[in-house]
Amino acid sequence: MKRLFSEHYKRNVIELSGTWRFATDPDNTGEQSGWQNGLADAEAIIVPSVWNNELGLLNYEGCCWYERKFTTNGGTLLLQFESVMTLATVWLDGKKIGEHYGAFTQFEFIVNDVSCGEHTLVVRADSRFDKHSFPQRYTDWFNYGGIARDAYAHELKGISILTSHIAYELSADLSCATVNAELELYNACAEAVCSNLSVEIGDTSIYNDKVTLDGYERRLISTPAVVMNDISLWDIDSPTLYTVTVKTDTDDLIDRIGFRKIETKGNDILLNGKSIELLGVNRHEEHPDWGFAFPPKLMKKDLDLICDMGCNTIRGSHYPNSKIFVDMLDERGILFWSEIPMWGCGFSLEALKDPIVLERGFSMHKEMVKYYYNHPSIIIWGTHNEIATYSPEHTYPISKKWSTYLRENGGNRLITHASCNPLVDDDMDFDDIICINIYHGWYRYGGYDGKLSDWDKMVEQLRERRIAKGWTNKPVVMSEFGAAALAGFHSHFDTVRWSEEYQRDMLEYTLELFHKTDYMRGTYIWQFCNIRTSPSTDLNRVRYFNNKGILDEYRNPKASYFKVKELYHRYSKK
Ligand code: ADA
Repeated sequence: MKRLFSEHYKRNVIELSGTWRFATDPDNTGEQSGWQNGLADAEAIIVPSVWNNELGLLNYEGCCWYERKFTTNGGTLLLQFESVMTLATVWLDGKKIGEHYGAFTQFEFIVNDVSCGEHTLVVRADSRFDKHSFPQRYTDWFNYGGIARDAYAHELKGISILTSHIAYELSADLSCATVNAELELYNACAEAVCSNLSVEIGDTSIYNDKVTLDGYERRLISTPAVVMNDISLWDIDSPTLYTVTVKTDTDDLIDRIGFRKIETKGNDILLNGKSIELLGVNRHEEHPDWGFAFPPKLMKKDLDLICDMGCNTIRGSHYPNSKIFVDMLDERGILFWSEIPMWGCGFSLEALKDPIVLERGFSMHKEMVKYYYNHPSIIIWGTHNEIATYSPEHTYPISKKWSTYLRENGGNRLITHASCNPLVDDDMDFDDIICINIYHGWYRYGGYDGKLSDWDKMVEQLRERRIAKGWTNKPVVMSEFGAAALAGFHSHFDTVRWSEEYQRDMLEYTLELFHKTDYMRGTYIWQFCNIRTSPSTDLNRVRYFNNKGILDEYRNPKASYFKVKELYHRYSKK
């Protein structure tokens, strides 16, 4: 797992990034031809990457095969993939070891009894859409394929630590934390093993005992609660992190946590008891030269730009971002909204009743919680984006199930969904904050005139609905709004759509309105920078880019960048 710190000192981890052998399989006949045993004809490809940036493959949607050899000391291996787009099938030495669906969440397979020496690993990545895909074909980002984030083979020895979540409850004055560890252990030996097991948070030992597991047993352990006094809080201006070290006799797992409390009270969002205004942007982890295989150097650059603009938060629209990026947010005190790639407008009413679709969405939530639980920067879990909440029969049960899961298992976070039906959406019953995606002044909506003043009308209608529904304890956040601008297209007339001036003036109007609206507590501009879209996704965007970035796709600023910077800096001084 690529992180900003070492996760293991005892465990041997083999990096699987680098050159792999690669072949396209447009007719999906590779398995019949025995490619799972190794590729006959292949080209070289660098992993991680998306194949669409290889010459001639920009618009290739389908199956591609990857093969490489690696050498291990043998025993039990945990094969870990941070992101394969989108349906992954994995074979080791010709034997199928598993399948995973979902482009943006990590997955792992454990294989026992691997011999010492060289082995062949084969992965088939299938990027096709079908009626169960996440997102569906009608979507607003490029449909990349490939092994887009890093992959590793971990050699597990004896009792190994698969996951460690630190749960905590803060005292009323926020000076003490009652903590315990939720651990997932695995015995990598065929025989029973007894080992020491210890958990430390910073210099404090919170657990130290012996544990015995049967051969190949997997077990969840919840350690008893321990009180830590005089803790330093994780906050925007002082993001204190504590190192968590879990050890057995033969294995270790290092992570970091921060102690903080996020809650709502009336119109307010409180971080560590203080009211905050969320000043944010929506950001896709995408760049035309790298696709979703986004390098850490560029993550830092994006973050530098976002901080320069005065933002204190980012919405990871529309999927879990790379863990190393979330590590950066943890270190810099930037708040994060994480969600699954359920880009709702593409999901038909029929799809919202499909058990496979619902199961996939639920698994993605479980994976998101599993791999991101400890990050203090994640203050919001988003269940979905713009699904058909005008038809509660189709969406209410989904929102209920997923938000209940996140509330019970997801740590101290605010739960929400991004709604484009704010005047009829009842799924907000399950949310802590009401989040609204609306594009007055850009798209036309029934009942509105297509003018900027539509915003003022909406703000009043929403005020009334919030009171009528008894939701006055749920602060409102504008999770999407914006306008497209073609970089370099200027106009003296502020009514000329697609100009940098139109976008800038529109953002100024909306930001000022939302900032002064008493029940609103945040803004996530759509969007940080332009992103590429696919011809195949049926949206037919100008240049096949979503051009609503306040920077272009190469991170050059448009006029709005400077306006947003001026306003966000002013708001944060208040
Ligand atoms: C939606 C959606 C975004 C983007 C935006 C737009 O609100 O959530 O992903 O597609 O619309 O640009 O129209």
